[in-house]
Amino acid sequence: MRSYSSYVLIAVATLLVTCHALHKCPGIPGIPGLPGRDGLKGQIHLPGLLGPPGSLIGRPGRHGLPWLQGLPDSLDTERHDVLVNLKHRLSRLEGVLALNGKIREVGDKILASNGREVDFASALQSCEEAGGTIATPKNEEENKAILGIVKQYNRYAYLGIKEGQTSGQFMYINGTPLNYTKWHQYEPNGKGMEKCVEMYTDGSWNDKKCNVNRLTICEF
Ligand code: MAN
Ligand code: CA
Repeated sequence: MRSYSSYVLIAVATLLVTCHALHKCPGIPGIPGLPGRDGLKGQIHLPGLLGPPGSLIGRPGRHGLPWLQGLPDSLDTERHDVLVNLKHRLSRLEGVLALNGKIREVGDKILASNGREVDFASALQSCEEAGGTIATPKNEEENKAILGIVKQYNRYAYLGIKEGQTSGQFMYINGTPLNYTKWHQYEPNGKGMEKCVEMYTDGSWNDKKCNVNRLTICEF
């Protein structure tokens, strides 16, 4: 029968070996959490010890490494508590940002604008640098959420849609075909000369030259 501390040693050794092999070392454990109302303060460093969700060191006996099976359930319970706590803190932050009109959430997407009006390439670059892409409405609900920001700033905005080589053939930035459209009457009419798409303040779309300045709205 192994002692508890020998299991911890094995776990730490495994973490070091696998994290170096995968170049995914968790780094220095995070600072302890602020005093909380939920009794979980000080445990925020645990993801650093156990690795992110989906890492090789998983729930013992299921998808964990075979020679790590049998780790105490308490470690797993603690990791679960950390995740519940993180989800709670994130949803509170989302609530604050939404309350202040900084973000809009639609399905799994988060939409946000920096309030800047720039050409299409610059707008896309800002969104990508922030870890997202240009807002791309894939259905009526998403179109309405983007429209909310367009109305908030009262400015037309670029969408993540461009014209392909074939004139009149518009597609998502990643090259896949559109499966939802909201063209304004008589649009698109650029005949290959207007390769970007803007949203009007009524939510309808117009194909437009890519070098005019339009509101930057990103999705994450
Ligand atoms: C301008 C441009 C065009 C648009 C027409 C609509 O010429 O914005 O993209 O189609 O107005 O009248
Ligand atoms: Ca047009």
